[in-house]
Amino acid sequence: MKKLLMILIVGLLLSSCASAKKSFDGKDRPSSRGALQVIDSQLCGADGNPVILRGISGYGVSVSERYITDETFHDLAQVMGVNVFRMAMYTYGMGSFGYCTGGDKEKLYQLMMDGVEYGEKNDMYIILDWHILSDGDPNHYIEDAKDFFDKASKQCADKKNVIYEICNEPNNVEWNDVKAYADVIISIIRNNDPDSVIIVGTPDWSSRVDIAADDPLDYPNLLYALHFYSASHKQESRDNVKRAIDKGLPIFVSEYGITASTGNFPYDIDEADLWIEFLEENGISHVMWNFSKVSESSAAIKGSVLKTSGFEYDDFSTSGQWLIDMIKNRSANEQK
Ligand code: IDC
Repeated sequence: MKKLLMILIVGLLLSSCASAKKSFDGKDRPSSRGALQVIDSQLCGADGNPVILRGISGYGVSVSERYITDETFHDLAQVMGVNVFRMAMYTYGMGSFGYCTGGDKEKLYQLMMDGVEYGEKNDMYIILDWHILSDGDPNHYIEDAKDFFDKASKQCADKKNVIYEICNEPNNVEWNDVKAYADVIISIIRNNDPDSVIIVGTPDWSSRVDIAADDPLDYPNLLYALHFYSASHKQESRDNVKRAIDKGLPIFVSEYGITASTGNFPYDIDEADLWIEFLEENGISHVMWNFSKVSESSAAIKGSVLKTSGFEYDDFSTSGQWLIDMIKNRSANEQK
């Protein structure tokens, strides 16, 4: 009788773990999932259950200050339905001063911290994105990166909703040089915030996760960035990603678009749907580019919309409405 009871208990435990592995319940927010972690290449909550984050990236804090408000973040969470927001901070000037090229470091840093606070208030995870792009090699401004991430990881060490993205899109740089940069910055962050989740960019504008999979870094709670734009990256790109997944690489799509990689026309919504299906099947989180009203098809807000809060569905562009619909459908399916 005792043996039978033991078999029954073990069976129940195994079945609950198995169902937990597959079950996303549409509640993947800091209030229900807490501090994130990476278990067996899968992003999970504090409870060890898998988490999928579905969100949007800011356009660049130096030119988006008007959207870094409690009211705007309320709409991000409640009107768009996102559970993660990416605070992109350009290191090199992008039509305005970058953090490392003449920008007001104190002001930009404070905007990033405001984003963490408003994210916490509105139950969203926040990615602090060190948005290298035309600077190519993250070592270019490594001294600024060391200062920024040391300060930020000290200030955010007790936060449950912060993810550190240490180099948006390494390009024209060897993977070994990116790894050397990552070793320095990861050590600084983990010295202040030991269990933090960190995203490291991969070669060729974060498109080559296969290169990282062949020669990964060796740290816990690490994710590798994959970026794609559906009108530019198709099945061949997904096949490449699958090879990295099969090698056990933990991946996070910290930027994608339903447009060309220019951030502009054409759309490819059919391909975007195929990408989302692929990511969701593999438990990979995804963050769309971008929350702005710039005159590019990747911008989520219609160019004619001047408001910064009180958004409604019709205020959003084709990209913005596609994102809202996708998140709504995916979250609803999880709660069935
Ligand atoms: C683009 C913006 C564009 C801006 C440019 C600056 O959409 O308005 O002029 O950056 O270089 C990326 C980058 C992201 C790009 C985006 C679209 O991470 O900064 O935004 N993109 O080009 N990688 C692939 C595409």
